[in-house]
Amino acid sequence: MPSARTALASTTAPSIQADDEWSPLKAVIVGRAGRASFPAAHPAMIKATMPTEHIHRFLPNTPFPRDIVDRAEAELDSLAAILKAEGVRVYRPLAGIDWVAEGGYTGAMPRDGLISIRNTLIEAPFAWSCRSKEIKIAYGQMLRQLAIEDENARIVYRSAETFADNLINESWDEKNPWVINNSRPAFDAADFMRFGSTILGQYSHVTNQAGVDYLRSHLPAGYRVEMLDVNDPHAMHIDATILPLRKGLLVYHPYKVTEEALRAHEVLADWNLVPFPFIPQAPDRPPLYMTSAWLPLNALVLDGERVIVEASDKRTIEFYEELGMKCIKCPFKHVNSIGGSFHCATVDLVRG
Ligand code: DAV
Repeated sequence: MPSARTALASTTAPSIQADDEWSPLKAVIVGRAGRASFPAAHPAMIKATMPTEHIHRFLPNTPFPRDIVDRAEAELDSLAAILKAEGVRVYRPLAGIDWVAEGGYTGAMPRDGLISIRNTLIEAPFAWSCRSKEIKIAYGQMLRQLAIEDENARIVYRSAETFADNLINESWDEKNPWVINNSRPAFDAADFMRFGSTILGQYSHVTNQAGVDYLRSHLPAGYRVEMLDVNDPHAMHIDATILPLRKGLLVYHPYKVTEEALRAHEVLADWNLVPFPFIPQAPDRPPLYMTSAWLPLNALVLDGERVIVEASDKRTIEFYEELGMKCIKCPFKHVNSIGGSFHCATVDLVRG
């Protein structure tokens, strides 16, 4: 006879249960911009990762332009409404946080700070110290709620050792290509993509070996991390480099990764691997303060048949439709402006 506790657990909907990028999305986090601010990271870090023409803007106490942030907030609300209308349970962080006063960045990019792997949600040990309180401030209450809703949910908060801050190399070169050293674990969750029991990741200016080892040490049993060979001297986040649209079909950034490098991973050995077919153009306005123009690869897949894309991006819509996807259009240029697109702005909590 199952105990009452077992019977209860088996009828409770999970709050965290996802280990790929394409199974039907049931519950998701959608970020909020708040009073978003240019992140005041170390100048060497900014130089290594941010667009050259905007580097001079990354100073302490510098909010993003008010009109851009207001529109970004409205776009995030529209995304949340679209997902709700599709039957997805949507979770939102605290509203109205003044990230300028916090010396932080924004709550709009939760993908960088949280990764779900089966029933486990892991908080990333951010390399950028200006982001170290981001999850706690904006998402702390939500994470406690997720744990209450589902007794099988496991949340791994950052451990104390990951807050040490002597990470930055003042200079880097071919022998040491990254601006961070290995003195404490550091990774951004957006440097990893889930393909079931295999997680593919990249080393970057925000993800070091100690960070990869730390992630490995917190994975549920049966999961493993493999590191992809990526050609990107400014690497920070893998989610504009590869995009699995459904099981067996992946689109990739052909200047950053090769088909050969992808196929070297057993999990992709028999996949259809398709290079993104054109160079995306950034809109004239608003500026992309923090990213390249490759955000069409930063899409959110609903279920392997439907994908959310920037409403005005006709060429990408046409391309994904040729690949058999149905595109759900959402305006997102102002979210793009402050740092990312649909993948960055969300965390899938339950799929399948
Ligand atoms: O292409 O600048 C953007 C990814 C943001 N999570 C890029 C990478």
